[in-house]
Amino acid sequence: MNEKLGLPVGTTLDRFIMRKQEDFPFATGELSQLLRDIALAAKIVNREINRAGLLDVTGAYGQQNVQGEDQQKLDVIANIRFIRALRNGGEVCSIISEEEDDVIQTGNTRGKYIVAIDPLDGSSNIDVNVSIGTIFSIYRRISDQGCDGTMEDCLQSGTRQVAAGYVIYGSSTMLVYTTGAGVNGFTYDPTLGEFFLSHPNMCTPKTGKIYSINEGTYNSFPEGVKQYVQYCKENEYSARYIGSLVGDFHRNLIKGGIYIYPATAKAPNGKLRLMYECNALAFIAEQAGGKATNGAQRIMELVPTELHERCPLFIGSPEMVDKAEEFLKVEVAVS
Ligand code: AHM
Ligand code: MG
Repeated sequence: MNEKLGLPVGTTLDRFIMRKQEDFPFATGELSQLLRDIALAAKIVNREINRAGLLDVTGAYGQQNVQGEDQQKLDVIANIRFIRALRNGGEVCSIISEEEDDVIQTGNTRGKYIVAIDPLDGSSNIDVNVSIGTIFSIYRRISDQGCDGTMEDCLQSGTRQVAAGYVIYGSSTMLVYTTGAGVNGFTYDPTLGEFFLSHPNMCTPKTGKIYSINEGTYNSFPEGVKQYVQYCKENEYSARYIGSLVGDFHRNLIKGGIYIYPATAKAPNGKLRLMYECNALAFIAEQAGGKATNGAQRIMELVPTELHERCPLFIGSPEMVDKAEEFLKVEVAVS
């Protein structure tokens, strides 16, 4: 008999989350429900993205977010979808979103969790059909239940994440997440409307030959970064830069590589945001055997002081991040 016929479709995300919950006898199921809420919103956003060219949802929304960036219509739509799902779910008391100036209080004062989210990352790629993503971090609140989340709840360092993940809307749509026990990836089957486990226990190669950095701003890179880029060229590494963090990160996670967004003249603290871009990917990178630093310190140990704070990011295969840091150390020693 042909063994390829009638293969099982595999494990759905819902079942996988349920099984993992069973490993913790006292788990209440709220985190599991929260992950399912995020997955549901991701399916809805995926539908909107897939039909973007047919509906009037591409292009600029006509407003800027708190960071002075032009919002795209799909940025705004994704923000609404995720906030609504998190609010309706009831497990989350407060949300930090790239698209909102202040903390969003959901009104679920019994909610145990805080979510930091970039609802749609890589917005400059929306109109041109290039991969974009959603990035999220989940924290347990520190304050007692029964009131809104506090600033202390919201500004926790990355080491306190209980889960983090991303959704990549690419040639296929995938959801990748960790709860601190490895990384698992799920591919969306649009015909069944389900995410299926496709990349169990993802591990990143220790080293690789891909470097991802916007070399257009080379002239204003710190000296150590310039030298590391030269090192990559001398060794004939491949330059790959989509300009969608999730896409660049996901490729490097699988193939081995490094993604760098350094401090530049235009962005003296780097461009990427600690709370809803760097921390989540740092957690995933580390859980997959990779590394994430700001060039000197571990990303997850940085203590945030502002909701939309930025930091430089060096993330990917551990030996490549180490090598980049060596060049930065020499620069510090010389200066
Ligand atoms: P966004 O959150 O406004 O989409 O900006 C973040 C994006 C990342 O996805 C990407 O890696 C980076 O900005 C690209 O920036 P640049 O165009 O400066 O290279
Ligand atoms: Mg972003």
